[in-house]
Amino acid sequence: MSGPGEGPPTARSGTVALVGRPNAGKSTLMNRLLGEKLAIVSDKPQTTRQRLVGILSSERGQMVFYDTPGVHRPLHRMNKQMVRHSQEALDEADVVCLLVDAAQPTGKGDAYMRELVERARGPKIALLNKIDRVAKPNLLPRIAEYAAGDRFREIIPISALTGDGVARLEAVLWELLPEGPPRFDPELLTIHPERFLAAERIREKVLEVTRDELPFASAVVVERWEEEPERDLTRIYASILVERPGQKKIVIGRQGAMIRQIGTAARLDLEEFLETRVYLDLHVRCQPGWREDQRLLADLESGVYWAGE
Ligand SMILES: Nc1nc2c(ncn2[C@@H]2O[C@H](COP(=O)(O)OP(=O)(O)OP(=O)(O)O)[C@@H](O)[C@H]2O)c(=O)[nH]1
Ligand SMILES: [Mg+2]
Repeated sequence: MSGPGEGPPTARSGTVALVGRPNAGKSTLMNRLLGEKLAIVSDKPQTTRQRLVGILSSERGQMVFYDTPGVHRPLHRMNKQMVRHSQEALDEADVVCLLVDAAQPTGKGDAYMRELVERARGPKIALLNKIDRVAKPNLLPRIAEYAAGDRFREIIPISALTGDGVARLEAVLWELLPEGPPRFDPELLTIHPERFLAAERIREKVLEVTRDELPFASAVVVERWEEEPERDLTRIYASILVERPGQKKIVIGRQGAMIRQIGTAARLDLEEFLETRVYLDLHVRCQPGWREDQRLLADLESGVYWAGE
């Protein structure tokens, strides 16, 4: 029997920014919270390049996550833009989650991140991530580090990879979010166009197989997209942009081995994502200085690429 006033909890609705240094596990965590692979993930830093919106709707209400680029010292226009996206998400969100890679020793960047987060208006949570790789005794000093100064409402050790601690985090977030109606149709997982999400998934495969400066110097654009529903087929024509001819040679690989490997992995992933058969036409295009090109950077964000006359 339920007493008076014990009806269902009032619906919550608001935004949650996931911020931190590169590689902390922000995108892995957003995917885990959504139960879907929306954001791309890699072991290279600076994987996420813009704010990614992920929507979680349940009987408790609606949480809108902002997955953000890792905060780093920006050396190119693209990177300045990346850090700006993180700052904007931090400024706008109702709740801020600071993710820390607890498997790495504390560094200068951690103090800087804490200062940035401190300035956010809403409640803040510190998430000590990757606890699957940390021995318990080593975790205690990290917890103390974040508990000092009472900046954070909660300090939650989690593993975005295994899901450890994530249910508790979700419960805490529902409590912290304001009451209100959902902002988006509860059926929606995200607001980004399919073309952009497809380009991201191709880029994930590029990140998987490249190393050194190449992950930072490459981007993926979808140039043409054709659907043939009667044949259950989507034709995607995309280019991998690099900055120098030498990089182009590497991405193509010996007798095209590397680009074929990227293409096969990307096609299989896109078939699962789009739930159609996919024909993927992939090229490598050398475009010096693309990371400084304002117009191209805008195209990359919208997923609509203008190849020029
Ligand atoms: N062992 C372990 N690895 C993790 C965990 N969370 C993330 N990772 C790994 O850490 C790496 C970076 O993960 P991402 O989710 O791409 O990190 P990110 O913070 O989004 O990185 P940027 O977008 O570059 O800022 C990947 O190799 C993940 O598999 C975790 O809880 N445990
Ligand atoms: Mg990321």
